[in-house]
Order: sequence, then C-alpha cells, then structure tokens
Amino acid sequence: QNHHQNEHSFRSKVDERVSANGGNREPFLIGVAGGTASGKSTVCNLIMNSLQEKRVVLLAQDSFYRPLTEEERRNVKQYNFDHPDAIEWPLIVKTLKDLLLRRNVKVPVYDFVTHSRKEGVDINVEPGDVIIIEGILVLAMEAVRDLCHMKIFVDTDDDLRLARRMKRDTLERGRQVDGVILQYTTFVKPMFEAYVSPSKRNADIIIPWAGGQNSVAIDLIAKHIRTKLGQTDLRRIYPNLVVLPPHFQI
Ligand code: UZR
Ligand code: MG
Repeated sequence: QNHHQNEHSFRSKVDERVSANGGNREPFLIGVAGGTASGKSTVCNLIMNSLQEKRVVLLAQDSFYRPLTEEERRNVKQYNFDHPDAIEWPLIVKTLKDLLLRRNVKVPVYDFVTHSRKEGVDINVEPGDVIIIEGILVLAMEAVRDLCHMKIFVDTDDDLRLARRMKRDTLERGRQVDGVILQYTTFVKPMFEAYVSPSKRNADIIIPWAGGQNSVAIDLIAKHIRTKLGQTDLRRIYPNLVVLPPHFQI
C-alpha cells in the first residue's frame, strides 16, 4: 500500500521534472538480470555500444553490497552473498530514482577482498538518457522492477555458467577449485533457484545466451530504446559520453 503511494508521488515528481526540463523525457531505465556468469555484463556492453550516440549510465548491483559486520566478517565462509539481504536495496532504489530525475549520484565502491566499502572514493555519476542496472537479483526486487522501463533476463544454461564462474573465480579472483564448488553448491545454486530463476517471469525479454552472442536480440533491444527516446533529441544537452567505472568492467 505504502509502496504504491510512494510510487505515485515519485511518478508525479518525474513528470514535473520532465516538464521543467523543456519536455525532455524521463531517462530510459533497463534492468538486466540472470544467473551468475550468464553474460549480463557482455549484454550490457553490447547494448551500450549499439547506442553510441546516447549517454548511457551502467550500474552494477555488486556496487551496493552491504558492508559486512565484524561478526559476519569472522564467519565470511558462511556468509550468503547471493541472498537479497546481502544488498542495500534502498540505496539502489534511491540512486535509480535520482538518476531518473536527472540528478547526479554517488555510487559506493565495494571491496571484494575486505567486504567493505572503500571510504571516500565513491564514484560520482552524472545522469544519462539510458540507465542500465545489472545484477543477479535486479528482477527479483519489486521496488527496482517497478522503476524499470524494460526488463531483460539473460538465460544461459547452468553448466555453461558454472564453467564460466569457475574460470573467473580461479583465474581472476585467486580462488581454489574446491572452494568455488563448495560456494556454488551451498549458496549460488540454491539462491539461483529460490530468487534468480523465478524472477525470469518478471522479464519483458528473455535472451537465450549460449554461444556468447545473440545479435538479433541486442539489435531489437537497441531499436526499441531508440524508438522510445526518439521523440526528443537529447544529443544537444548530453555530449557523446559513456560512463563505465573501472570496477564494472569485470
Ligand atoms: P555476477 N561475490 C563474490 O564472489 N565475493 C563477494 O565479496 C561478493 C559477491 C559473488 C556472489 C555472486 N557470490 O554469486 C556473484 N558469492 O558475485 C554475483 N560468493 O556476481 O553476477 O557477476 O556473477
Ligand atoms: Mg558481472
């Protein structure tokens, strides 16, 4: 009830802002979900590349991990990083709403080694015409879903995802094979089945992603975004710029 009232007042704020802004439309918000190592980042980068003349802002759910408490840090092997509670959702929602109102935002930098936020190095992100938020649980959270103009689920077979996750965690994150398998079976797989996979039904578009590309899907998505943004030419206001903070490039 409360949630829907908030939603209503937020929408009218956006409308006010849009008319104050000379009729420029609300930025177009895309949510991209899918299991771990499904190819979310690749899909996001391909969408960004096919929208070169628009200003696209890419945010990752991973930036919004809650800093762990002392207690949680001591038992980090038992900590469930794949559960929705590991993420500070209210901050994601606030950040997205600010971007939709074309306000600047600060995005925290999460340190995967110490499981805390790096102090004083928040990334200042300027608004854009297209905002993309990607993460395993993005379509599992109603408050985020409700803000999105387009919801995409990247659908990749579980065996391919585990193979890719194994490669990434051992080669890029210095993990041991046994540890990766233990984490996958204890947390990643059960949370995928409980939250990520069911969220597929909330998607507008499900992209089958097997061989690492699906250019028809990317093309269709880019065309749709262009059509939606087409009515107003924003290029005069926002220069040809792409924001991609370095830690999103993994
Ligand atoms: P993607 N993750 C880490 O490996 N370390 C952390 O400190 C925080 C998160 C992992 C998390 C999840 N699981 O499966 C994955 N664990 O990042 C999500 N453990 O990222 O969508 O890129 O796979
Ligand atoms: Mg990723």
